[in-house]
Amino acid sequence: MTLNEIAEIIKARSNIAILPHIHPDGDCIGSSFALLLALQMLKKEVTVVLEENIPQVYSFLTGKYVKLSDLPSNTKFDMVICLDSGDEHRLNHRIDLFNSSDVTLNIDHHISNTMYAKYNYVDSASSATGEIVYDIINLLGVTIDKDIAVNLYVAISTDTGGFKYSNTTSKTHRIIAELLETNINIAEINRRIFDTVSLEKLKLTATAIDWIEFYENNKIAAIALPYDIIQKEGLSDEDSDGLANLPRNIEGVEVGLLFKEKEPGEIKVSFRSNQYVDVSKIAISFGGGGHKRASGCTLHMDMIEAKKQVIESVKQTIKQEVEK
Ligand SMILES: [Mn+2]
Repeated sequence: MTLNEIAEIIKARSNIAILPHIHPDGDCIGSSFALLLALQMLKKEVTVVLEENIPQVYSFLTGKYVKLSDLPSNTKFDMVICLDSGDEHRLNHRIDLFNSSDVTLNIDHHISNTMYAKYNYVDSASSATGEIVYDIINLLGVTIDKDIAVNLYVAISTDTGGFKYSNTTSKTHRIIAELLETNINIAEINRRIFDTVSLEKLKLTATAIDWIEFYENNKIAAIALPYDIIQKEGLSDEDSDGLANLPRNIEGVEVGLLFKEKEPGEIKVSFRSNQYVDVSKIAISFGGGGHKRASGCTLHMDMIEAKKQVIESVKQTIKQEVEK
């Protein structure tokens, strides 16, 4: 499937839903709003459908969304476009909208993508879904304005860690150069999305640093947040999500892990690696997915068991890599 064909399929439809994944991040929100604004310029009826509110940090973006709970129950769309979702489970309760639509489109960059839609365009060489959406908007013949540019900038800069991760390519920078032509205020955007921290999150980071555990000669660093602590501190997903990168940033660490007990017996694991461990494979082996250097899964077991299984698996992978 070529991007040209994808653009033609989109052009042929008029009543479209855009579905970002659950626990929306900068890439899926920015990509969704950018595509929304572009399709609105083509006079299409478009709705971004979410289940949650978008994180506060992205509230400055131009683009509207509707919560699934506010949609009439018989709502049906001509076409749904899933953005940045590696599998259909990431649509959660919106799977009914997906299943009731005649045409489904899956546009993504996760290497673990399961090709779950009628039409699939997956490019794992793209740093962000935002890069693919940039190409689509151009193929649709829409001129990228400032609002679209800000959305795409947020999509691409968040998924590349501010153009620092190994997924950043020369194409990434060429796209960003084009976006800068619209005179977006990148200093202000970067301050909002990278440099501003809530006091709660700062305090949580201080606590989390105290709790870091090391394994395998300090090649693995892990933080575990038990359910009672999350409840006691009133931590939001937004507060705790940024912590996933913290263990990986310690000198000498190859794999950083964050274990978050969302409900008693439900552990969300975030994997981050630096140089040689492909954490997408480890996450897939636990029923999750993601990228080589950032992935995740959800385990239904207690914290002790989850840590035991995951750390053992990471240890084995590090041993295999070191022996190579
Ligand atoms: Mn992404």
